[in-house]
Amino acid sequence: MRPMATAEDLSALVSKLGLDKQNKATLGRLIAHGNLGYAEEGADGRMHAQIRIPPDELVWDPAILVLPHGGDLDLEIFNDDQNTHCALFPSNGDSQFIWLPIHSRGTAALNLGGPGYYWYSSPIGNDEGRGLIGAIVVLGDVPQQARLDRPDQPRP
Ligand SMILES: [Cu+2]
Repeated sequence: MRPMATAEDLSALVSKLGLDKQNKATLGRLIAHGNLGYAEEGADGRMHAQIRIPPDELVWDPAILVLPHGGDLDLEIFNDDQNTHCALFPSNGDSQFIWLPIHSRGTAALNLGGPGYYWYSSPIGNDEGRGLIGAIVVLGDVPQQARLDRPDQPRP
């Protein structure tokens, strides 16, 4: 029996099997398999990041975007692929949708107030099923104003 791939081996293994290109195998990309990137924080407290769709890979790059804490995020999105895609992003109040024609650039301003995992994707065609799904990971703690009024709880 073959050992399971560790997270570090996974990228090399998927590449060896040809799953990191469209139509090289039946499975395509695995969810959230791709780069991990960090948002940068400006002097004004807003966070900034860029996400690209590279040619012929059907993934977001980065597929996992890490925010140091909750707050406002200005996202720049580039579609470098040969097909039109789109993006559906989570944001407080309402989610945000943007069309991304071939070789286009778009911007989105998101507010993600609390820590946790947020999904984003291209919900057209079978883009999600083929790999255009990613996560925005918000680190940090729940803001003071959002905490329940109760005694301190034990923390791990
Ligand atoms: Cu900060």
